[in-house]
Amino acid sequence: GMIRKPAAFISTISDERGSELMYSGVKISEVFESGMGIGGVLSLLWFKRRLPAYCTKFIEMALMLTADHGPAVSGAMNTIITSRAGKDLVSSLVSGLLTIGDRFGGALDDAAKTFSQAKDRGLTPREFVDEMRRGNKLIPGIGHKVKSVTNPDFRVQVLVEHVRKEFPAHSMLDYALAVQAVTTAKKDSLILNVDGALAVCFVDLLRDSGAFTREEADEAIQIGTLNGLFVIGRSIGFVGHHLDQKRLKAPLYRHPADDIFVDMPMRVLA
Ligand code: Q5B
Repeated sequence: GMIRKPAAFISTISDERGSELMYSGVKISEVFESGMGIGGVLSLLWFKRRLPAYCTKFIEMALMLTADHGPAVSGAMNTIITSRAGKDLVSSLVSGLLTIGDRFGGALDDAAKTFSQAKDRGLTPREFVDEMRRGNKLIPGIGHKVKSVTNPDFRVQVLVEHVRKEFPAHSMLDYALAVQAVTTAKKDSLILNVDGALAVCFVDLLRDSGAFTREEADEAIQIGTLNGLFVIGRSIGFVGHHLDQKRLKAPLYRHPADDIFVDMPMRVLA
């Protein structure tokens, strides 16, 4: 009979070989006819399924809320400096993206893991905070350089209000807000930040939308899906900063020397 050559790799999310491009089995014409939007497309390509409208709306909200946060954040600065060094769009974009990690914008996956494990183990918010402190660990998704209780982050407020209104259940968000009550009692800036808020709401979506089994929900967090939301969202802003610098014809950037404290040991002469 016919013996098929073993495939070099397997791919399960899209297929362009037929007459029509398909995203997870859905024809591109149907993608547009159904009006599923970018949230629906992301659901097909990342989760290989259609999600309820409130979920795709939440995904779109996540992308919109994370699209930019001004020129002073690590990633935007990298993008701007690279752009001003005369580099192209892709180089400027990736130089910004490479700053996304545990401290800046990339705390979503760890926040989802840490908060959900603590809640699943039955820790009270205070026990969770104390355990993290004893382990000398920062809580991912908590803390902000400029936002605080007295200077609240409206992105987080918008998100919390939306999820409370639209989601069938939001126990992980409620838990994270109770953790925030403990941490902000210690320090004003230890708020549930945008990474943390998106992460815990996404855990609520994965666990309670009925679209995922518990194993699928856990796997989505484990394989690093959630940081992807910040990466895609903030790419919009980084491209914007690059184009902005090009339009401004901004020259090569050199950091002012008086803003750098050079603390070099004296050379020992022989
Ligand atoms: N302390 C975010 O640090 C920041 C603590 C904590 C327990 C914590 C810090 C942190 C976890 C990672 C995280 C996402 C580095 C942030 C984002 C997107 C953004 C960015 C933008 C955008 C801020 C002062 C005191 C110390 C610390 C204690 C701090 N964090 N304790 N758990 N998580 N968070 N990242 O202000 O006793 O005085 O020594 O790493 O979630 O990236 O807009 O900028 O959209 O672009 O420099 O919003 O919180 O504070 O390090 O001086 O700490 O608070 O132990 O205690 P800061 P530090 P003590 S959202």
